Order: sequence, then C-alpha cells, then structure tokens
Amino acid sequence: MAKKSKKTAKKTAKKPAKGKAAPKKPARRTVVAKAVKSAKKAVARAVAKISGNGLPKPSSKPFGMDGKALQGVRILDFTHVQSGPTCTQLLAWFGADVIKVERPGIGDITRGQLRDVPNADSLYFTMLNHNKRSITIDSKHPQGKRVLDELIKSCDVLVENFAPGALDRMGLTWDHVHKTNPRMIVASVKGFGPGPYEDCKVYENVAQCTGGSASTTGFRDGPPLVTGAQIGDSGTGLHLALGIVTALFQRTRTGRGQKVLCAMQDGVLNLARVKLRDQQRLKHGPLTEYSQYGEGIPFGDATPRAGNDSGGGQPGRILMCKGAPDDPNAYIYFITQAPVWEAICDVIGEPTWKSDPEYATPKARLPKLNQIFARIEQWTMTKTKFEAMEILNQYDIPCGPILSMKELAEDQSLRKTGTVVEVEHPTRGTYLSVGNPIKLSDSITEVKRSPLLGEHTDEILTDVLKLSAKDIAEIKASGALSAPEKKDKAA
Ligand code: CAO
Repeated sequence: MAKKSKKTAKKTAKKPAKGKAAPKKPARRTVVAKAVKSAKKAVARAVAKISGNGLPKPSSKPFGMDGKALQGVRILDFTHVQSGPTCTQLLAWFGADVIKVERPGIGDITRGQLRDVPNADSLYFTMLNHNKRSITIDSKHPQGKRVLDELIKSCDVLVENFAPGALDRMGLTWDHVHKTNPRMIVASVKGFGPGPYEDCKVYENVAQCTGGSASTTGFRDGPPLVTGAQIGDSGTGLHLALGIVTALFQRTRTGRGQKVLCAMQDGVLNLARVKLRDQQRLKHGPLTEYSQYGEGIPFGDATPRAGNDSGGGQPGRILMCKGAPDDPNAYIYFITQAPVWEAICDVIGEPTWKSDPEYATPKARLPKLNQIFARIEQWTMTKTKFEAMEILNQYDIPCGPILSMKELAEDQSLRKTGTVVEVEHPTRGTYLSVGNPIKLSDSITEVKRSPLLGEHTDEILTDVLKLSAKDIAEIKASGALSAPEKKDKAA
C-alpha cells in the first residue's frame, strides 16, 4: 500500500468534536526537540567513549600540578637488600604509597651493611628506600599476621624478594592473599624461574654469572668478569616495576590481581640479549666485529669475551687520552660509525684513508680494527678526554669520556635534572643519591629521605588501618611490633 503523503496525512488527521477540548498532548515541536537533544547526547557519549577511550577530559591544570602518576596505589613492600627495593623506590617516586614492612629491631639488613657513619642507616639502605614509610611487624607473630591481613586488604600490590618459600612460611601464600584481597597483585623477585635452581638464594653477581653476562664480559685471555652496574639486582627491580604497572593496568579491565615474577637470571639474560644473538651467528661464520677476528684467532663454540669491542654493528673501543695510564679514567669510548668515517679520517690526520680501498669501506676495515684504533689513539692521546669529546662532537662522531664516580657526583648538569640529588637525613646529615632516572613531564619526582626503622608504625595503624588507640595498645603489648627484649646474660 502506498504511503500517504505528509500533506494528506495532515489533512485527514482527526479533529476533536465541536465543544470538546483537545486532549493535552505536548506540542509536537517540543517532543521532536527533546528526542533530538537526547539523541545528540547519546552520540556525544558514544563519540567520547571511542575517541577518549573512556578517559576523563584532559586536565586543564599545568603539567606537573595534577598529582602523581601512581597516586592512589598502595604497595605492601616486603622487599630487602637491592633488587626489590629498587622496584618499590621507583613506584614511590611515581607517587605510590609504599609501606615497607620490616622485622622489628633489625629491619632491612642493609640498614647496617657497609656503614660509613656510626649508628646511622647506611648509604646502601638510604639510597634504595626513598619516599617510603616504614612499619615494623613480626610477620610470624599471630597479632602481626592479623595486622598484615588488614594491610593486604588495604593495599593494591604486595612486592617481595625473599628467598624461595619464605613468604609461604609466613602464611602469605598466593591462595591466602588472593582470598583475602582478590584485587591484590603479588610481585616477586627470585634468583631463578621454575626449574632445577628454583629453590636457590641469589645475589647480584650470581645472577650476572648465571644470566650470561659474566661469560661475555672481560678480555678473551682473562677470566669471566662481573660488571659494576647492578644488572642483576637493580636491573631485575626495573623489570619488576614494569610488570607491576602492567598488571595494574590489566586490573582496570579484569578487576582482579595476578602474580608477577621476575627471575634475576631472566633479567640478566634479557639485558645480555645481543650475546645470545652472537651465539647463533657463530654457526654462520666468525664474528667479524670482534677484534679476535682481525687477530686471526679462531672462534670456539660459545660467544667469547670481547674486551671493549662494541656490541653493535659499529666498531668501537676505549682509547687512552692525555693523562693515561696514570689517571685511571683518562680514556674515551670512540665509535668508528660508518657514516662519519670521512670526518674521522680528517680529524686524526689520515685523509687518504677516505678513498684508499683498504680503509674506505666498513668491510675492508673489519680485519684491521686493532691497527685503525691504534692510529686513532695516537690522536686521542694528544687531547684530554673532554677536549677530544668536544672536537669529535663537532663532526657528529659518537664518543663518550670515561667518567669517574667523582666526576659524576660533581656534574652540575646531572644535579639540574635531578638525576643526582642531595638529600637531608636526620641521623647521617646530607648525602648524595641517584634520583629518578625516568622523567615524566606530568608526574615530577620529589626525592624524600628514606624512613627510619618503624618511623611510621603508629601513623599506618591509625591512618591506613583506622585502628583504635585501644586496639593499637593491645597489638603493641602483644610484642608483634617490637623486637623481643634481650635476656640479661647475668640472670
Ligand atoms: N618478621 C619475621 N620474619 C621475617 C620478617 C619479618 N618482618 N622479614 C623477614 N623475615 C624472615 C623470613 O621469613 C625468613 O625466615 P625463614 O627463612 O625462617 O622463613 C628470614 O627472615 C630470612 O629471609 P631470606 O631467606 O629472604 O633472607 P636471607 O638473608 O637469608 O637471604 C637473599 C637473602 C637475598 C639471598 C634471599 O632473600 C633471596 O635469594 N632473595 C631472592 C633473590 C633476590 O632478590 N636477590 C637479590 C638480593 S639483592 O643482592
């Protein structure tokens, strides 16, 4: 059936009988306007959802003035020594409320390790525990367990790096934690992942050795070497921090926590990834960028130690500068990057090498790296490492002076960026620390001193757990928060 035209429909619409009032209907225009308005709102909501990904409107506050990145996240920090504390310190710098649980009377063992100032927390401890609060709890005491369960309910993440099994022996198994707070993320550092060594205790250098770093560090004719950079501890702490924020992100969708595990062996191997790359390349011929290739020394069946050779595709070396070898740090790292080879030839006074087929191509240079670097070193030895750096930078030649810890401590540009900071401490005075190496433009890090042992015990029981004065007194009297009194030997 054909539809009536709008005009006809209007004409044939029923009119009310004479004398009868028309039923009260909203004016058609109003109905339409309302419908249009609500449709527009729905569309706007849908568009906001798609384009804004469900996010709030962009803040209009100046950058750095709208709180911290992890504001509102609370961490139950069971970490000690270095790997775990590195992780929770980063989270604290990003604004998480980190509550460090320590054994009454003793605390994190590093408080007393490598002490330089008598009766003050060591630099080892203070430099790894900034921006945290400290509570002392005996986790094996029944009342201590009660407090811990309350903390588990109030926190988002539990971070620990105890020896394998220690957390379970405290009764804090995954099942218990997950049942007490299904949203809780439980993050752990262990020496090894599941496998033959999973029950082993591990320290930094053990991880460097078992993760492939030591076998590939040092000189070919010397023993394996460990590096000064704490890639096992701090490196794994960094990995764990990423795992935690990723799990927090997933929780916004799933609503539930999960386990995060970083094994130190895995973390080191991840950082030594290029050496596993070289292991596989060995099957296809010698590693031509290693100096042993130019020296005619055959390769074995495992990635060898490469001294100071560059680990990438651009050959590099540490070369002496003016003052070496008396000054142990008068050296520069020099990279013969292919695109700037001609500039290198001009700087060192070998312009003919630019066109000489023996030197002009990277492939031709590979067997002669020792000879080439010896010639470059003749030039670097006429300059201090800073003079050489200044000249080479003018030609975009990648290089870097070997900086001592003294030079880094005094470097004013690192102070300006907050990478090196001075911190005040009530018992040890002013000390120098490394600040947050990760800079966020809208979450500015303020480095606050590390807590004294149990400094925030009362504050946490009151403000976080909302315990009454009576409850707190009862728990304290039970001995769950203090060290057992030493028995008088004479008695
Ligand atoms: N209340 C009561 N007991 C507590 C406690 C508290 N608040 N905090 C810790 N403890 C107890 C633990 O429960 C454990 O007791 P049990 O073994 O009897 O159950 C004990 O203290 C010692 O814990 P631990 O075995 O972790 O410590 P350790 O000094 O013997 O070992 C380390 C240190 C680092 C080797 C080991 O923790 C480890 O292998 N961790 C994992 C890997 C790691 O992070 N290594 C890097 C360390 S930084 O170089």
